[in-house]
Amino acid sequence: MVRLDLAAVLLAVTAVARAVTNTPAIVPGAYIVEYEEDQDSHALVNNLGGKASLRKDLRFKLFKGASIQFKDTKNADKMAAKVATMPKVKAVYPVRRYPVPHHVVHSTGDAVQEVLSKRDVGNDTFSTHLMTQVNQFRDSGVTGKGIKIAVIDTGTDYLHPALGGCFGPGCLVSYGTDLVGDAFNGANTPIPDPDPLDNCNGHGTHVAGIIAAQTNNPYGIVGAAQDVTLGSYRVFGCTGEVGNDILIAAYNMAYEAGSDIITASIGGPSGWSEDPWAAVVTRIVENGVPCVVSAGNDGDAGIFYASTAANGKKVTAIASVDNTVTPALLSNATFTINGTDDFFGFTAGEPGAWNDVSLPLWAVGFDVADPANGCEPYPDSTPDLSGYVVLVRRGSCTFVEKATNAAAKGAKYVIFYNNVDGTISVSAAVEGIVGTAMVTPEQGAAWIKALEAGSEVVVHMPDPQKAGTFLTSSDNKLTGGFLSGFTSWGPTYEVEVKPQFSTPGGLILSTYPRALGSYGVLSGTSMACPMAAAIYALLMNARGTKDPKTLENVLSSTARPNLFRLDGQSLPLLAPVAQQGAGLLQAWDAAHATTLLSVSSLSFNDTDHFNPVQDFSITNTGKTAVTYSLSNVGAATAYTFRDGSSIDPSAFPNELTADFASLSFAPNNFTIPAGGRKIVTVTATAPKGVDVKRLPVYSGYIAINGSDSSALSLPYLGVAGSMHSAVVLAANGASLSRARDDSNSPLPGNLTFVLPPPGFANDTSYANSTERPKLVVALAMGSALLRADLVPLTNCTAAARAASTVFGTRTIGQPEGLPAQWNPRGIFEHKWDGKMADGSYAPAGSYRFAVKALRIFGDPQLASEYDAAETVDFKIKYLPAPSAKFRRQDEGC
Ligand SMILES: *[C@@H]1O[C@H](CO)[C@@H](O)[C@H](O)[C@H]1NC(C)=O
Ligand SMILES: *[C@@H]1O[C@H](CO)[C@@H](O)[C@H](O)[C@H]1NC(C)=O
Ligand SMILES: *[C@@H]1O[C@H](CO)[C@@H](O)[C@H](O)[C@H]1NC(C)=O
Ligand SMILES: *[C@@H]1O[C@H](CO)[C@@H](O)[C@H](O)[C@H]1NC(C)=O
Ligand SMILES: *[C@@H]1O[C@H](CO)[C@@H](O)[C@H](O)[C@H]1NC(C)=O
Ligand SMILES: *[C@@H]1O[C@H](CO)[C@@H](O)[C@H](O)[C@H]1NC(C)=O
Ligand SMILES: *[C@@H]1O[C@H](CO)[C@@H](O)[C@H](O)[C@H]1NC(C)=O
Ligand SMILES: *[C@@H]1O[C@H](CO)[C@@H](O)[C@H](O)[C@H]1NC(C)=O
Ligand SMILES: CC(=O)N[C@H]1CO[C@H](CO)[C@@H](O)[C@@H]1O
Repeated sequence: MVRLDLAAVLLAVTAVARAVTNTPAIVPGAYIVEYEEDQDSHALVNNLGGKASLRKDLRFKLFKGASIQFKDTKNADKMAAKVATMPKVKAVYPVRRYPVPHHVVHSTGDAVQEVLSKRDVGNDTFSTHLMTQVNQFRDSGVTGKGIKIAVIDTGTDYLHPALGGCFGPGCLVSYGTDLVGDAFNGANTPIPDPDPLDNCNGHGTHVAGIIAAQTNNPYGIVGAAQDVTLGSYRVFGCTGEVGNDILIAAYNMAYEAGSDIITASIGGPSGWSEDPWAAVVTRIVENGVPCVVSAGNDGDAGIFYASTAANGKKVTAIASVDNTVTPALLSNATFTINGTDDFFGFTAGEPGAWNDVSLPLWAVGFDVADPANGCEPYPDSTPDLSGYVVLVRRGSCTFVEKATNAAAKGAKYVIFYNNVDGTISVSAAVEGIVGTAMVTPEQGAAWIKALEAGSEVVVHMPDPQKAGTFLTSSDNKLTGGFLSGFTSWGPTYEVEVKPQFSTPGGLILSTYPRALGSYGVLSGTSMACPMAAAIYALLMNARGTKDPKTLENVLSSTARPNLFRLDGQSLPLLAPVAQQGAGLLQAWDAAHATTLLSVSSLSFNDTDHFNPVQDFSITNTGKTAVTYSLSNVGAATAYTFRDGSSIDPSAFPNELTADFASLSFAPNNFTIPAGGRKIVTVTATAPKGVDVKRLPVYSGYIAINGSDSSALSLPYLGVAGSMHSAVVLAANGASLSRARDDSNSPLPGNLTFVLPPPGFANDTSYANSTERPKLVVALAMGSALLRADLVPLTNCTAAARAASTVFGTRTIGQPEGLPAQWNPRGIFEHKWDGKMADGSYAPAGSYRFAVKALRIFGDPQLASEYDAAETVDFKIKYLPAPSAKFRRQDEGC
């Protein structure tokens, strides 16, 4: 058995802290009610006796329901439970909030050069199109004409000249709406209006340009499917998050508007396909509309970190590869070496008050490969830096630490030179620093060389708002064409294959709102997803079908898997399917494939549910008979755990090995006549000799090579271990902290928390005199159900005496908001003001939380299927209510 020692490569990467992302927040008192059959949402709300208001009527062809807001959040959970038992109600879900996935803004800039007239001459040479074969469609006149793509995002700056300049019928952005308004942040009330203009966020405008930017721009930006019609559904305000009720509405509106494809670069960590938003997207796909969703930007969390709604069944999750070139939009400035002038480009940072500063450079050493340049306090011999611009290399420590060390010697201005291709927008709010910027590694090296030679280098920095902008492009030798480090890894906890395939999402040049610079270079799976949507449109034109399954199958089988790459070095192993799915889309091959498969991937599940024998069919739609031969190409097996005793999955990169499953095919070599079809049976044997306790995830590709020189590959994946045996909650995994302590430091036992009077948790006048406890649960793996029972430690209240026993634990109930369903791994936090799930308040007294988290594939009815942990003991008291009206009867003990 070949076992590669990857340690040398793995050690070279900068240590990444284990990503702990919080569960998407629940909106207090807000619920999505799904109806069994259609009913009047206003009548439903009226039946609740004025206790709730209608957030959003969600009555659509494919989803009938409403989201409601209980006015008195005190009784919300109790009321919600009642609503769930009402006739004609199918299910009730809490409203959750999701962010725009964290993406990197590298550079933005305004085109000051003369805007070119529509430049349709010449072939498409846009790098991301060459990578995906999209250029060949434009060169042959296929541009997505007649296809409607709905974009669910932050809106679109449709007044941008490269995005059509107008909104409405006949315009590029021809339909859509604003479901929320500028001021919406996810927690306040949305104020919808019909105009989906994006003039303050930028994310959706960048996404729209990737799909359909027109060529009348100075930077050679070309949309992948320029002649589609875009629908813009704005679900975010200028900042903040969005509730899944609004996402459900936007998807249904986009579906009912006749969209052919729906794309959303939105998500939150999950790993469960049962989330209601994901379930709605699944339903739309089942009704014939392909839905692509970004896979997420949590690559640093490692394997098993799929994001919702991308992790929904039949939803197409899009991973990201890095662009083969590194574009950067740089502001133009000049410098002088020994009296000779030249110009250079920079990306202004935050702060960026460069107001025509002309100062000499001073460098922190002359080593242009120094990994931790400027991370230590500068030596005593350092001159007063107030008369200089400090030049420091990016790397190891934070921008703030580097700027702080410069400021300590009087510096007001810092220019960072990058340690990887291109530039990014730096943020370093440090006392004393007024201007920051970044230049490329090449520019930094040139200056360092001059300084080392004893030259004086004076930089003349214009006000970035007024500087001209130009585009630079360099070959991305480090990561070009390989999976982006940030791209989130699947599979789901139920071993569904995620992501489906990848497209370029790292270092993407596209349109940006005019108010924010008109053009920008951004990175994220958010940028990959719209490229996949555009490719679906091209395929709809080229293949004459809109069927989601047919298109996903053909895209998957023609995608190109790539090697795993880390820190500029490729391993001699294909990246796991859990990272890249089927690989990088090859759109032209997909449009012209004549051999079609009946599936887009296979999951062999885990060892408890091993499903080793599976069928799929191969259809030869070509004009001649083709002889096919099947073989197995293994990809890297990824260990979930570092060793047999760890329960927390490793952070990126998981340890990879060359242990492959073996596959046999019956038949494995056969001829299919023109128009014929053959069923192939695959039998899988999980890799031998692997450490099953470390939950190895194996994967690979079934290579299907035809005598017509067709070369298809079908991704597969499985877990050589038991998902159910993975501990989801360690015995010490529950702790108690202070609600105000963002670092979640665990507290010792027997502390007393003085809580605001029941119902006054949000009254700021109690902020200084009270303190709420916070339950902190560290989930090692995702759990479909998390309980937290409040265990009374005395019998001196009526509630304690009436306590029931659930799964062997004496409890007076669970806090409001619990139990929690479909939890991702990571930290689950619950700040508690004494309120219980039934709307009552726990009496003053001594308690502890007994937490139970359901194992993966566990039966929720059986106590033995839960991992348990308890917090330390604590005591709660309430401040007296301001009026007798609110006074509690049972003051506790
Ligand atoms: C442009 O693309 C077309 C179609 O692929 C091709 O025939 C032609 O040679 C290309 N022209 C140039 C200059 O590359
Ligand atoms: C600039 O002047 C310094 C000091 O006279 C000299 O050492 C250096 O070589 C000069 N650099 C160039 C590029 O001419
Ligand atoms: C940048 O500035 C230099 C010097 O002022 C000028 O010659 C050059 O044309 C400018 N380039 C762009 C793209 O604005
Ligand atoms: C794995 O098996 C479980 C139990 O039968 C099932 O719920 C789950 O959907 C299976 N996963 C896949 C991808 O088939
Ligand atoms: C497939 O079978 C044919 C005929 O039996 C044989 O000539 C050919 O070498 C086989 N190809 C492979 C790849 O096994
Ligand atoms: C808390 O108090 C109980 C009862 O007085 C005692 O048994 C326990 O040791 C105390 N715990 C801590 C951590 O002090
Ligand atoms: C709470 O304390 C802060 C800081 O000491 C103070 O600014 C604020 O006014 C206090 N609030 C109340 C309601 O007393
Ligand atoms: C409270 O009463 C119940 C039922 O009688 C008993 O099981 C439990 O041990 C008592 N708890 C304490 C702390 O005395
Ligand atoms: C509107 C508002 O501020 N709601 C807060 C009330 O208190 C609960 C529990 O402490 C918070 O979760 C809400 O955000």
